[in-house]
Amino acid sequence: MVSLLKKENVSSQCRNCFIAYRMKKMEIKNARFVISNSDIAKCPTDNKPEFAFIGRSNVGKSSLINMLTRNGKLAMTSSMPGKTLLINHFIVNGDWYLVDLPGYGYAKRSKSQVERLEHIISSYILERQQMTLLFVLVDARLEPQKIDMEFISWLGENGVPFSIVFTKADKLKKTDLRNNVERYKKHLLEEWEELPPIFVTSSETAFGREELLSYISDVLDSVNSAE
Ligand SMILES: Nc1nc2c(ncn2[C@@H]2O[C@H](COP(=O)(O)OP(=O)(O)O)[C@@H](O)[C@H]2O)c(=O)[nH]1
Ligand SMILES: [Mg+2]
Repeated sequence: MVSLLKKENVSSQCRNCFIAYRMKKMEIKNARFVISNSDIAKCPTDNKPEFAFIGRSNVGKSSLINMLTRNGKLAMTSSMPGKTLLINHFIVNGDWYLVDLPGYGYAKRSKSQVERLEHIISSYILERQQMTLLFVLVDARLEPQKIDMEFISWLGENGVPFSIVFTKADKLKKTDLRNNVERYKKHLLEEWEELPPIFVTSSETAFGREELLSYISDVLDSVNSAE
């Protein structure tokens, strides 16, 4: 069970228990877009597990979904930040969902637009029972960003199960990448008793694809065996 406790002992409860991480192959046979909306009441009602992707605008959420499914056209990507304002559901192998959430932290938004997005994001994360795991994406090139740290703290306070995924690993030299990941872990350990599962990925090179999919596969197994 991944029980991430904040140092100041904020209680953290997991909606699901995870078995230990091991490499297991997950084959993606098919993936298709199902629905986009801003209202969790209108999200799919078939009660299948959902793996959601969140992070700052432009961090690479949609690209990662396309990389995982090997379908460059599945989720809409853009070099312009701030494009996804909706919750997007993609069904994989007819069995579980990848969910592309709106990005946070895009500066050029009106106050009312920010509030609207925060409402969409928080209602999905806090109320969507099908959300099995949240992947928080962070740009591997950057030092820990305040907005991501605040978001991660908020997840902890609300007992939300999450993992961290570094994106754009291809843009760094190996040693810089390693150093940045270590720096991030150290930073997290200042606030957390233990680290969440951490993945390093590149949507350009598909680096990290097998590890991430095998983790999803393990989590799905544990969800199915718990039923
Ligand atoms: N080099 C590189 N570029 C990436 C990677 N992931 C995303 N990008 C680029 O970053 C920009 C934003 O990506 P997108 O997936 O739309 O970000 P989102 O706003 O978080 O959904 C696009 O121009 C992508 O091509 C990556 O792993 N490597
Ligand atoms: Mg996007």
